Amino acid sequence: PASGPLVISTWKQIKANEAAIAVLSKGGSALDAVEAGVRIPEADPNDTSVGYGGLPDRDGRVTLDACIMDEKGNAGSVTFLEHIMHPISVARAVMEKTPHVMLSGEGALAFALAQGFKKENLLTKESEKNWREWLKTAQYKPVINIERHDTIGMLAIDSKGNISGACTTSGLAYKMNGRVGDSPIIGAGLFVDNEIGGACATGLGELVMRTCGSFLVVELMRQGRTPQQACEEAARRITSKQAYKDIQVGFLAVNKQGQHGAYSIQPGFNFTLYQDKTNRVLEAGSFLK
Ligand code: SD4
Repeated sequence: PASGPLVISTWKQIKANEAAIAVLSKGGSALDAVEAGVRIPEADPNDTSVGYGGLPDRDGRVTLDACIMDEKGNAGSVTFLEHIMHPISVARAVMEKTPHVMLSGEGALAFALAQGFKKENLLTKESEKNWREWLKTAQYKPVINIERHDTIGMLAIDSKGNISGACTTSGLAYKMNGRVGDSPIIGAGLFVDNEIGGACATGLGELVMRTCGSFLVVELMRQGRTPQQACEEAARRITSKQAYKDIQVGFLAVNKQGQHGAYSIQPGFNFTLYQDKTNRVLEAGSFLK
């Protein structure tokens, strides 16, 4: 029984899912699907949490984090990468063309340029305007406006039943220069084990990193939890240990059977699911009501 094709993405990502579906429906791999899918928000100037048009750090620099993981357990990641429109494709190149998992900052940029990626200005007029507005008070409150999260984590299952995942972000707006979040960290923002399932996270990355969130979700599924139960337990792991009233974290998971789970701390976390030929935005359950 085929559990795929299935695509699930954090937040409202109808178009990203469509790009992934286009790959899967031609018999393409889950890996190709997730890469093609998350490239959509990376290139979208109106998505202020990913790639081009992403809000900058407090110094006005757009710095990007991304990772990708395939069904064989291979992984690639870039962190603190500037000037490249598609960090997910650089992460894939790290996975496929280097002996490493993660490249960072200037080294990652040099690698990208050597691979033929183009150097571009990713700070749009609109993002720059927002940043200049922010500079007037320069108050850094890592309080998440949950509506402003668009980091994309995507999991896909192809027609062979193989699972891959991708995650890409410009990170938290007005973060400190050099700050890296959960999104490019294998096991935090994303984890895939093709025997079990996959998981990804969005929200305040520091909380996800401190709990190895996505790895935890997959391990909980390995121990017999459904994807939904695993996401809820991972969220509880955060709320039982840390102050959570003003922060948002959301988890998505799929298992090998094609069941999915979604859960967040605050209400307002939605996700986009393509399954049984329908692509739609759904609301996740949440710890706080
Ligand atoms: C981060 N997890 O850099 C990311 C932010 C995020 O939607 O998910 N934004 O911490």
